[in-house]
Amino acid sequence: MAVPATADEERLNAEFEAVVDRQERIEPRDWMPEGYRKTLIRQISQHAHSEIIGMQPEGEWISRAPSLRRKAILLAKVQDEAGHGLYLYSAAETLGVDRADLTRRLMSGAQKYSSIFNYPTPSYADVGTIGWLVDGAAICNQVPLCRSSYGPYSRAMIRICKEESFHQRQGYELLMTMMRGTGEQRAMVQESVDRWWWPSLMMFGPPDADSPNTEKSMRWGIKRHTNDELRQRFVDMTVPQADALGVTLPDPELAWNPERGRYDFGEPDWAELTRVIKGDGPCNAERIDHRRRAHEEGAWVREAAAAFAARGRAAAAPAGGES
Ligand code: FAQ
Repeated sequence: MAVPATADEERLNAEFEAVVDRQERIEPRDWMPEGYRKTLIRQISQHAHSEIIGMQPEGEWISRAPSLRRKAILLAKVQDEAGHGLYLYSAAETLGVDRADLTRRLMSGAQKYSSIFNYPTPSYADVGTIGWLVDGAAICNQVPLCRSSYGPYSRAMIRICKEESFHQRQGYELLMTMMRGTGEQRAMVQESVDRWWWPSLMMFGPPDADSPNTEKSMRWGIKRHTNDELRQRFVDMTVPQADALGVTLPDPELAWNPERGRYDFGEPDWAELTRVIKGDGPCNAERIDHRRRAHEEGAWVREAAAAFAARGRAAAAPAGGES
């Protein structure tokens, strides 16, 4: 049975809701309902984990990029993703959690990360397709999060979206270059788009009717649009880009609907999304193993950084003990 709220809590809650209704920001030291804090910790940490795990699929191509220019671009992009993870872990820490603990929860499988990063990248065209479709979907989902009600999250999203829009353009430019190349290169692009289209639509989450968190998150101003609204926006934005590129999207039901003024499209395989989220996607085990190995191999760096910081603090402390 729910514990009845005290008069004080009711007043604080009313103030909180008024701030959210005025589209102002909730800051770390403001009072907030426990459910709001928990939802933010869940979403922000899953988002941070996604950025960090998301370095792996494209990262595999850094040593095999076809030119120095492409290698430099890919290195910069993957490095940006590490930075996004760090901004997001910092935003999560303002809610009273600890990054080391969040990392442990990722590695134990207690916390999720985006389904999209459990698909393999067997072809170099996948680097371009991830930029175009995956970063494109990420932008569609994240631009509205720049107006999320929690200040540290919304501010982190502004910088992340700027960088992701560069990522999207580099992916599109890479694919455009391949489409101007040989027949074999064009076939590589098409084959890659065929594999990534449906998983990209799944990034937006389950359909609204099966999304347990959307209603509350919208009421609290954490999410600004539902999963289905953003999925539709992504399809509408992407179809003309596919036409300009000269690729077909692998959906026979995809068609312009003049009455709605939007594209109709087919239903993603939701059973596949559930399987991948539960850990049974093509690369789930590999991604987590890799993350665990990197964490173990990086232990000495964390220890050295902590020792260096402690030495700096000791040197800065006034001689003769406590101040
Ligand atoms: N994958 O009730 P909802 C990127 C979970 S970053 C895995 O609809 P919600 C940059 C969901 O967490 C990509 N799990 O949940 C990049 C919930 O789990 P729980 C990441 C999913 O939160 C590009 C349950 O299912 N972006 O791409 C997925 O209201 C290129 C029920 O779902 C973000 O995290 C999924 N696709 O809506 C990096 C954006 N969908 O804990 C490298 C911020 C749902 O209740 C290369 N997050 N789930 O059991 C959001 O906007 C939301 O959290 C959604 C899900 C829309 C992802």
